[in-house]
Amino acid sequence: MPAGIVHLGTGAFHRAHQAVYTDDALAKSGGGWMIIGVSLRSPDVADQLDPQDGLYTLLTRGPAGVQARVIGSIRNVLVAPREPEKVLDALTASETKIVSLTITEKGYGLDPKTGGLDRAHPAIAADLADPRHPQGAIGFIVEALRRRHEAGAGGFTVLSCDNLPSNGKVIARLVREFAATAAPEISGFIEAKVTFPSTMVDRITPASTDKTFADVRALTGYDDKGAIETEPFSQWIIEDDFVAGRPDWETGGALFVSDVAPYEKMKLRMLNGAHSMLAYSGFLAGHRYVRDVMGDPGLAALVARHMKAAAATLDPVPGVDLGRYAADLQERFRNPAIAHETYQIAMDGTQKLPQRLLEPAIVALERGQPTEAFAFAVAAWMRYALGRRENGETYALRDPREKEIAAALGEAGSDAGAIADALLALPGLFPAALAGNRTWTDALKRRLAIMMREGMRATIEEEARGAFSHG
Ligand code: CS2
Repeated sequence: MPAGIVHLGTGAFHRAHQAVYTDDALAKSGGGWMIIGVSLRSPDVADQLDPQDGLYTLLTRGPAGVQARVIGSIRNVLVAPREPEKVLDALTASETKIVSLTITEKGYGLDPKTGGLDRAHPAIAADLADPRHPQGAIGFIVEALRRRHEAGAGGFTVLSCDNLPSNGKVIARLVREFAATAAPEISGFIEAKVTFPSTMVDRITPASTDKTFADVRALTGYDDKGAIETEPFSQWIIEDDFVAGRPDWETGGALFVSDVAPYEKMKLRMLNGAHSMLAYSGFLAGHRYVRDVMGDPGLAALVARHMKAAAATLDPVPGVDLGRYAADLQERFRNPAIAHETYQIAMDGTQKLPQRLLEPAIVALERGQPTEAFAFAVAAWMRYALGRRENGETYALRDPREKEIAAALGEAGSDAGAIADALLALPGLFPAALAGNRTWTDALKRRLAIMMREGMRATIEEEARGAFSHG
C-alpha cells in the first residue's frame, strides 16, 4: 500500500499508539495510508525496523496477561541526519497528506514566555540560519511546504501528537512564525492549504527492556529488535480538520470532536500532573516503578489527592465523569504488569511543569481552591532538580535546561528557601502569578524544607496525614 503519512519521531509511543490505529484502519478500510517514519536524531529505530520491513511486535500487558500483535503500518524509517533529502522527498511527495509528530515537548522550540518561537532553541536557530537544509521538525515542515508551493502541489495536515495543550494551535503558530522569516512567500499557501488539528493522545508506554524482547521471543518465536510494550488502555481524541483526507482511525476507537481542548487539559492535569508528582517524589523515596509508588499507601493517597485537586481546576468535559476518570487512572497506574520507571517520567521537567502543574495551580488560586497538591508536586520537582539522592548519589536530570539549573543552584547549597528562589527565578518557567504569590511560595518552601531536613519519605507521610493542609 502507498504511504500517505510521514511521521516525525518514530519512538515507542508512536509505535504503540498512532501506528496501531493506522494498522486497524488499513486492515478494515485500506487506503494509501502507510506511514513513513522519520527519526530526527538517532538511527536506532531505522536500524531496528528497516531490516524487518518495518514490522514489529507490540506487547500489551494487562493484569490478566500479555498479548503479542504484529503491527504492519510502518513502511520504512528514514534518519534525518543521515538522509535529509530523502526526508524532504517523502514530505513533498504528492501522496503525503498528513505529517504527524511525536517529538516530545522539547522538540518544538516553543518559547514559554511568549508562546511563540524560541529563536535560541538549537534546531530552530540552525534552521533559521540555513532554512534549505533543515534539521528540526519545524524546519523540515516549512521547507517541505515551500517546495510543495513552488511545485504547485497541495498542502498537508500537520498533526501534533505530543502532550502539549492545544498542540495543533501551538505548532500552527510556530510554523507560521518560522515561515514568516524563512519563506515569507508561502504564508498564503499555509493559510489556504495546511490545517493543524489538535489531538489528545494517551497510552502508557514504558521503554522496552530485555524482558520485552525475551517475552516476544517466547510468544512469537521471533527475535524482534523493534519490539515494544504498552498497556491495554488507549485513547485518541482528534479535531476533524484534515485538508486532504485521513485514515479511518475510528476503526481502532479514535474519537473525532470539534474541540479537543477540554480533553487535553483533563489528561495533562490529571494523568500527566499526577505522573510528574509521583515521579519526582517516588524516585527520591526509592520507588523504581509507578506500580511501586501505588503500593506505597502514603504516596497512593497523594496521587488520589492530586487528581482530585487537578479535576477541580477543569471545566466540565463532555461525556466524562471526572471521578470515574481518576479512579480508572489509578487502576492503570497500579497495573502490576507494566514496569514504568519513575526516572523515565521525571525527565524534561522544565518542559512539562507549566501545562501539568503550574497552569492548574494558577486556576486553583484564582478559584480559591486547594493548592497543596501543586505545592507538594513543585517542591518535589525542586528537590529532584538538585540531581542527588538522599544518600548523596548523583543522577542526570535529563532536562534541556540541566546546565542552567545546575548553575542557578550552585550558590543555594541545601537551604530550601535559596533553592526555591533560584528555581523560581529561572527565566520563563514560573509565571508571576505563582512566583510573586507569597502564600504560594511559602507553602512550597515549607514542603521543600521538610524534604531537605527529614527526607522524602517523611515528607510524604506528613503530607498524606494532612499535616500541612493549611497552606
Ligand atoms: C508521562 C507520559 O513520561 C511522561 O512524562 O507522563 O509519557 C505518559 O505516560 C503518557 O502521556 C500517557 O499517555
